[in-house]
Amino acid sequence: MNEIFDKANAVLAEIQSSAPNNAEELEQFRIKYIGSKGILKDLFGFMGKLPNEQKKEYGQLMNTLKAAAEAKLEELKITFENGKPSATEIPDLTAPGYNFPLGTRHPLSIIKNRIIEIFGHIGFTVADGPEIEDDWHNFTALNTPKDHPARDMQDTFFITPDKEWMLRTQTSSVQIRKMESEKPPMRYIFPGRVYRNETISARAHCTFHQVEGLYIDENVSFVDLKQTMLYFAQEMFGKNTDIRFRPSFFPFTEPSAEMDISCFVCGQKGCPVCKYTGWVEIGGCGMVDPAVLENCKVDTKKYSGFAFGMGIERITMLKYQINDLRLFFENDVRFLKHFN
Ligand code: 2NM
Repeated sequence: MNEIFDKANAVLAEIQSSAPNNAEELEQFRIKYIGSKGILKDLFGFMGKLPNEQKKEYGQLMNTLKAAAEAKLEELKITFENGKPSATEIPDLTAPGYNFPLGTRHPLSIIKNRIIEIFGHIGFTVADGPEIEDDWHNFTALNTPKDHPARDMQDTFFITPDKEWMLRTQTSSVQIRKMESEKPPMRYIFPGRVYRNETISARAHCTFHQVEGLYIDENVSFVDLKQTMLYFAQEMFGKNTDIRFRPSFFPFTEPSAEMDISCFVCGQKGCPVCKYTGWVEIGGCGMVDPAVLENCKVDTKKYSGFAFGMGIERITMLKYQINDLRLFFENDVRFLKHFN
């Protein structure tokens, strides 16, 4: 039965290499391959004659053929409709430009921009840094020395065998760079891509996006942190949103807290989004550990600060009620078109 596969593969190559020059040739192409008496119809007909164990493979091959023919048809149809000259035609220099469909903003970008806008209103500006980091900026300066167990939770992709260079696991490394190079007071947010050594699933990916924030000045206290987070939550999720802090641990903050918002989907009546608890987690935060400030030569007698971090994917999923992280990375335009 291999001849049938050979034949189908040959037709696939033919489809891929064929280059209709104008609308008329394109119509011939359509009739020849996907018309009601076309070659693909014939080839599909062989399906019934194949032994069961070959049917799946053949079906997949045929779907590839069909998709290839349809894609070519679609693409060239647009080209010819827009008046692209064929190789032999003299171009009409007065013709309007080619149309091409405008893309839409990716939902992660929409939410990232919204976060930047919200924090912008209270004086935070955006700072950026490298995605390849050294041990000092990604771990050690953040109070996570080489033997610290918190490193296990942030396994990443190392660039060099001595593990001195790696893909950053958090944008906090940029905070270190800022504190090293500038004097307080400072008020920044740090949106960016980060990396973890994770198996891809509906809830985890080896790359995702974070926004972290840092505020350092004289007399900064937990009150400022709480009020900033409340302001953010209400701007992002609605004026009736409430927040809650749960004690937690991060190596770089002390005290540390996990931050929840009241469930805006059910108004805390209980629903699948909040798993019937009335609260959903949106990030972590805390007062920057003086050891971190000292690592960056910030005068801890004069200055204190808070920091926070949240996942952009997580917030986007909550906001738009998207239940599978993978949709963000597949670039399916049918998904992306929902977010105008
Ligand atoms: C988080 C949670 C809590 C954080 C701390 C710092 C720094 F550099 F100031 F020490 N940057 N980011 C931080 C604190 C990040 O993300 C979940």
